[in-house]
Amino acid sequence: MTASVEKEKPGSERVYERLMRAARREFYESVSIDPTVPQLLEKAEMDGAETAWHRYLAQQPQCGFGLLGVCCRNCNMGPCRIDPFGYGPQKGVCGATADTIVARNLMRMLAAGAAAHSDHARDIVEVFKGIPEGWAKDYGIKDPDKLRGVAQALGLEVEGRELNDIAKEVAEVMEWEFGKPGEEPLKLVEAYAPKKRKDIWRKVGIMPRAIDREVTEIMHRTHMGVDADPLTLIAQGLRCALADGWSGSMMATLLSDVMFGTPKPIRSVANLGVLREDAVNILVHGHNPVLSMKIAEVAGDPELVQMARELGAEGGINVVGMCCTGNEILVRLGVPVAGNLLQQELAIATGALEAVIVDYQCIMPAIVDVASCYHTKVITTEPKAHIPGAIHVEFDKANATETAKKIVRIAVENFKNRNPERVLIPKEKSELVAGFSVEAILEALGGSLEPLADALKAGKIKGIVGIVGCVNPKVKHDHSHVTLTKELIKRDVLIVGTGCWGIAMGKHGLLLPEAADLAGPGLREICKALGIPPALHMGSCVDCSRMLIALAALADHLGVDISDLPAAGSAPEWMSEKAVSIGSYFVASGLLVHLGTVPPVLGSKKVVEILTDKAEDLVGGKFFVEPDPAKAAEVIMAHIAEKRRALGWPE
Ligand code: SF4
Ligand code: MSK
Repeated sequence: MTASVEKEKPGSERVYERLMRAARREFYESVSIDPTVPQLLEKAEMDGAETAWHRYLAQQPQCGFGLLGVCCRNCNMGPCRIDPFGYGPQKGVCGATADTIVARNLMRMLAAGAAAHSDHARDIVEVFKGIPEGWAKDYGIKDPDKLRGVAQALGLEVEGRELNDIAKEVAEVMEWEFGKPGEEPLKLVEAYAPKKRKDIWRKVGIMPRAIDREVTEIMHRTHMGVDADPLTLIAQGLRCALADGWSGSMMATLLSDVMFGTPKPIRSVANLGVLREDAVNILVHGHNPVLSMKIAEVAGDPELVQMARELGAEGGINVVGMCCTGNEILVRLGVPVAGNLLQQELAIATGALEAVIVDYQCIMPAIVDVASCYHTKVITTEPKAHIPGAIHVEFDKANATETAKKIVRIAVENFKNRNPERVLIPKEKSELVAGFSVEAILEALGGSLEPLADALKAGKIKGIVGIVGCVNPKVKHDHSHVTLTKELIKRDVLIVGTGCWGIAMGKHGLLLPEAADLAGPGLREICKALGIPPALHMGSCVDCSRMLIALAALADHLGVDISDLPAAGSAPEWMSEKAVSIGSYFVASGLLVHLGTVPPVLGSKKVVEILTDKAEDLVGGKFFVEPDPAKAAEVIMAHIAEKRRALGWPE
């Protein structure tokens, strides 16, 4: 026996420490399939920083009433809660039942999600309008053809007109989408949704009229003493979600393409290994490309690069992205992406980040606490998104380049405070190809949907699934995204997707054309012939609207409704209220939608029944919940087989 083993007496401190280390290691490795996570979780703990995983554990057990959706605090007679076991109260003080409370809570989540997407769109429209008005002097029209296409779709004249004139008119139509009076449907819905869908929405009474109006109506209906019927509440939710998907999110996508370019396939790299020891590292995080595109642009400014070098950063300035603003600059500029939602704190824990520059959505306020353990500066830029402890530099869109330089200068000056002894940059990073806009997919197909339609009819491609959404500490990080995607591509299902899914795919090598080797024989053949991956990264969460346009075009091409297509949607690791809206506009557009984390609805049988069954009779789509991604793939395949049978296509 060696001396060291002899010293390990049972119950001794040394044994305890060893066992604790092993338990910790097991915990670090259990939370993610991404190898950067355990390394940096361990470092974060050693450095005294806490992450979402730690806080998630500290929250256990999470409130059962909240998980079931049966608590209400919509008025000050409450809060009220319903006893799910039937022994305690079955009604709130006002008499609201579990069915009413669950439906109201879910619809408020949806309204917040639709509001977030659409307010992002409003900010884009504002800057876009500033181009013809002349004050947004640092922005321009990068894709004039897209602008003309949007104008034509909206029924506007384009022949012989100056671009600025067209832009002005398009901006006016878009602005009107938010708060126009009257019952007329939204212009973008009229322009882009297929006729068959619009007929269904009219029949059901959920044709969206104005974005802000649909959000406001949910807030009104869910106020104490208004709508108590879960069915009518959910119907209004679908109307609001349609306003988001087919108008709010869609205008964010369309105008971002016009201003910054429509994405084309572009190579890049993903994961925390994109940070560099020899450079000033800047992480842009959030959602709105109006900020991130400018930061990426000014990072190449010779004066700033020189300044970085003089401070010892030989490699200059390294801008990397996170979450959806990362996706915006990934799909347009090929800027490397450092990770998805749950990696925002870990990026800081590398000790190699000079600044995290944020706009809004999905930014954990805790990044300020993590940053306080290192030299990293957190810089907020949006008037509507402040974080206590962060530096606030308002992003002046009228002087965008100047403000972006001012922000980047703060990061560069901070390089001198980096402590090289506290730096740990994981080596992991994977190559990827992203940027599959509808236009890019069409181009890959030779300009027509015919080859895709033929491949579907022949069964070479069995179906198309759109995978979206976040990552969530409730499930193993990236695992469900990767497993579901692999399970589906091996069964010849083409995957399109956005958001944190896209980043997960990039990190795990599934966005490379070589990933076609993991696909079934039919899909593999098509991908190899076109030189594309079997999983196509379309962009950020607002870019789920690209999927709607693609599905609408395919359905029109085949002369069927979207609900007839062998297609589905999935949000395997969702957490955001925006995902509630996305899932709902997919359902209202006729799709089967899989949710991998359970929404807070199990407290009402009636709500569950509407979402997972009755919705199909009304709009042709419905939800199903399945935490196991392999089982979810089976359900999706059964759905695809059923749709193929109905179309008379071989299974
Ligand atoms: Fe309670 Fe009704 Fe008020 Fe909700 S609205 S808190 S159920 S009294
Ligand atoms: S960033 S909404 S965690 S996809 Fe769009 Fe990721 Fe979900 Fe935020």
